[in-house]
Amino acid sequence: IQDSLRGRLNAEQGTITLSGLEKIQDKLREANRIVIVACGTSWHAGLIGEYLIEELCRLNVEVEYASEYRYRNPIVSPKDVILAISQSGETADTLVALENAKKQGATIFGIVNVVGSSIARLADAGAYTHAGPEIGVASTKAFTAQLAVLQLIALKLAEIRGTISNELFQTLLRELDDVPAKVEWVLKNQVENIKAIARGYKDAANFLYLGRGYNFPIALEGALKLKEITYIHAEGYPAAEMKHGPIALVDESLPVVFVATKDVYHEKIVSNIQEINARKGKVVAVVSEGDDAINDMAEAVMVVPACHEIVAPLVAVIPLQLLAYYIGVERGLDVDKPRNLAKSVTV
Ligand code: F1P
Repeated sequence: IQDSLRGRLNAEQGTITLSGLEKIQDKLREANRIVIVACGTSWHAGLIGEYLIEELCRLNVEVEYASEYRYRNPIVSPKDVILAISQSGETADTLVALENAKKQGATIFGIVNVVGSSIARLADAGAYTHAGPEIGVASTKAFTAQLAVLQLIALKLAEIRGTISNELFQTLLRELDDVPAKVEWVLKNQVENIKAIARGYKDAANFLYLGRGYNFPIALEGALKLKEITYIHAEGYPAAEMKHGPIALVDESLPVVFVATKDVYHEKIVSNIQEINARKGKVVAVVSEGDDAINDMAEAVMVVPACHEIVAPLVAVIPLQLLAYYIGVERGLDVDKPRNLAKSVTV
């Protein structure tokens, strides 16, 4: 992580490098805002990017679905820096949205997995995610790699802008260094548990996914993975938004998946779980290791190692990806090639 941030790595090593940021540093200095443009899973990474950059760098960020941005008439100026996020680098909606923005003078920074892809070539600068080829159609490891790049960009920008304390900076560096071991821990210790949970819920007709703060986009991503791989209808919502509508859906047939890792919202998430319990919904929760507060309130828990809340999405998403995967397997589906989905949506 330190080497990535300090530019001590080169792209040939297949690792994340931030030298692209230096290429556009004048534009970044003048930028009024950053606009993140992406589709699907990459859009969810973008939403976390917004939370990160606004919190750590105190810079205005907007997140746009490329599939809307390309057709509406957005305000774009030469002072805009656009972060384009795409696994394939070929998604037509994202590509056209970027071409339009570029014509209006915006600077494009690509966060792309496939080297030499159309979006990578169109961008003025960028950082490759280097997650390796995605074997399945649904994006998984590319998502975690996108989050890693966004974390590094936010840290670098925060350092340049002087908006982060040295203590938090050092804490986040350490936390990022620990992520691979924590992901391995989940893969080693939770797979059998998640398989059993998948067997129990494979016939549900609908799912609701809820989270707060950095875990809200993870709830969206958990729901999208389930839709893509299992064809079960799922919705992701901010947990605090539940009372504004989705709560009407809750009954004894509805599994509600909470992304409830230990963070500043923990008490509030616990009271959201109580609200689901009171309506007899079935609670499944992603919880931090050592946090027993939710065990008695949930039908099932998936445990992840404790993390700083800013880094938590990188780890919290893993059980949700596995849950979708094993429910798909239980339903006898080809999880690598979901119906109606293409690896790159080029139309
Ligand atoms: C965007 C995306 C993926 C999704 C599926 C369809 O792709 O929505 O997130 O899993 O493959 O396309 P990309 O621009 O990140 O390649």
